[in-house]
Amino acid sequence: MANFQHVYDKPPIGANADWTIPQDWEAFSADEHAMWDRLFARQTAMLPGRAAEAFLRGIDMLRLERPGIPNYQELNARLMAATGWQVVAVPGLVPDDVFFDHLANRRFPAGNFIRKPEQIDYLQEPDIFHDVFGHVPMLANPVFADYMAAYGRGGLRSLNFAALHKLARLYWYTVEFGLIEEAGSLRIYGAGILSSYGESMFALDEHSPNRIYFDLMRVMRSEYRIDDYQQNYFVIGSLEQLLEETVQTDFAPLYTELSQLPDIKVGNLLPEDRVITRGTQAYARKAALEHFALNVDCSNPPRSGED
Ligand code: HBI
Ligand code: FE
Repeated sequence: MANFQHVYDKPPIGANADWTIPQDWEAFSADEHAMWDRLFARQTAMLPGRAAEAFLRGIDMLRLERPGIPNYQELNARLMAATGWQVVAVPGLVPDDVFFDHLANRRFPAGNFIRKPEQIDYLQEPDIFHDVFGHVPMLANPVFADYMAAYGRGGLRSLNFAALHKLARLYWYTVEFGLIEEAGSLRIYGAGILSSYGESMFALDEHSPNRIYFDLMRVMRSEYRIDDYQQNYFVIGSLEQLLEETVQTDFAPLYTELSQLPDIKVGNLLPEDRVITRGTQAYARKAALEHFALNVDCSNPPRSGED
């Protein structure tokens, strides 16, 4: 996995069978607390007017403005009182079935490490800032909290249909990169955007990406990128809509129907899409050209017959 340092094939030494580890909050260094404060200050300065109301309310309710990496003992007392959720520390990415079981039981697994200064603008694996700043404030909202628990139950069921990759797209385009319509404009509720300075600007302001009204089947057919800003964002009308469209749904027939439908490439639009903004994809094209230029060494072109 590209520069993933925190991926293990079994619980590392000291981890429980469910992959949880003690947060060991006292062990965080002053530099690690300072990194949290630096990331927190940068995001909270730019998110008012961009972040969903539920997110901003969660930041307040959970007292996340207090300096330093949050201590889960204090954080969980407030979060449990609000929606029955708690944050549990894990060493990094955990297997899907473990992940879903935690969500189904209202436990959010948070990577127990924080990015290094050279990773301040982008890291691919979820660190404590991505997980706790990006995901946890939304879990203080009762409707979203119910959605995330329902997602966990659905994820466990999807394993029986070998349809995890379809459901992972729903997670990606809502929990990680979702937009919501509020007071007539677009706001961010996706953790992957909220925890990223660059993408919090890009997702709302840039003309490059498409912004499309959420449709469950469309989202579960839609491929996504893990290496750069998204080329498509999906927009819900409300958190209630997201919960209603998923929690009562029996996904089994949907998985059968999906298996007959082609996947949709990133950046593509369908005639039936309810499009809010038709993007230029200029950013993605430029990034692709730069990537190509960096990776094609013209100094010694391949000789004929070489691949
Ligand atoms: N593990 N710790 C952690 N955090 C995640 O966000 C996570 C994970 N394992 C699997 C996973 N996410 C995704 O594959 C799910 O969307 C299925
Ligand atoms: Fe995440």
